[in-house]
Amino acid sequence: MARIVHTASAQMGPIAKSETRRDTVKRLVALMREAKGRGAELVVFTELALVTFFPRWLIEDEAELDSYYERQMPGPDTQPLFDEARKLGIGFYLGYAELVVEDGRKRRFNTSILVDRSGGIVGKYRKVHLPGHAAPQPGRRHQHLEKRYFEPGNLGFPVWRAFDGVMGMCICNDRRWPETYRVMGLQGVEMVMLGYNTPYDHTGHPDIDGLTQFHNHLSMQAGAYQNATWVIGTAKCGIEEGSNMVGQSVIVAPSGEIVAMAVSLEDEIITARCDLDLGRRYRETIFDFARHREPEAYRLIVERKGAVPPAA
Ligand code: CDV
Repeated sequence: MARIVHTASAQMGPIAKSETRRDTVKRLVALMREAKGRGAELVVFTELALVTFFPRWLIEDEAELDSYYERQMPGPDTQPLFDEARKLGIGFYLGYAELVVEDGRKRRFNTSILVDRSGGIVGKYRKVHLPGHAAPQPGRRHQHLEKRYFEPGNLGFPVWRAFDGVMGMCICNDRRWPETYRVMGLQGVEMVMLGYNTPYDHTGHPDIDGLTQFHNHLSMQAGAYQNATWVIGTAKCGIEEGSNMVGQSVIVAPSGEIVAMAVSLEDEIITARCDLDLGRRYRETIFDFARHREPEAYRLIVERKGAVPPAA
């Protein structure tokens, strides 16, 4: 029997610094209802979907910094999202800043969760590839201090059996790294969900930054095709507190083709009928990992035996 997951990407326009979490959750609930109304059973929200993208500022006051993080999930402000999911019978991916006490100390992660149609948390992922800097960079209009405010994720890239398939998650910058998809691809992933906050001025080099939209799609389309998986990429976009962020949220098929794309820089739902069996023909032919990958060759390269010899 066909395994079809009607999936939505819930792009978000800017979240102002002054917007309360409660108001943002109302926006997420409205998006969730629209997604359900359009037939979706799974909706993918963005990275850090509950607050403005705070790593753009140096925040030295600890209480102020803590105010951007969730200590519980669900907590009092986010419970309505879980209640609505259960009521509508729709699952969701949600990105948020996580504050936990682990190993006896306060720890901060850039996190996402996958929630099933009954409002239960299926899995948690913590962002591995943290872009930006730990110290503020002089001369930048907007900082990008993820390395200051988060630790690299310590949960790896797991996959979960859910929604009748094999589901995986990553977050924003992770989408640019082939390893992200491949580690999940080796576990048979069939759908990778991710959210992103991508400012146009992220490298400070106009020639690279001018290709922001191209690189956004290139990463996700390549990841999808090379690993025979659906990729659902959801932006937070538009001009948020003066920072201009890319939109063009997409649903990408295992062929690498974009089957749905957002056209605004605001809250917007896009949907697709995702056939989880579509990846099979790629996994059984061109990307049959068991037949065509050469782990021994990769091992030699990793051990530098295959590397270019040093210049004489
Ligand atoms: N939030 C992100 O991880 N943003 C990065 C930018 C800073 C390069 C991204 O990869 O989109």
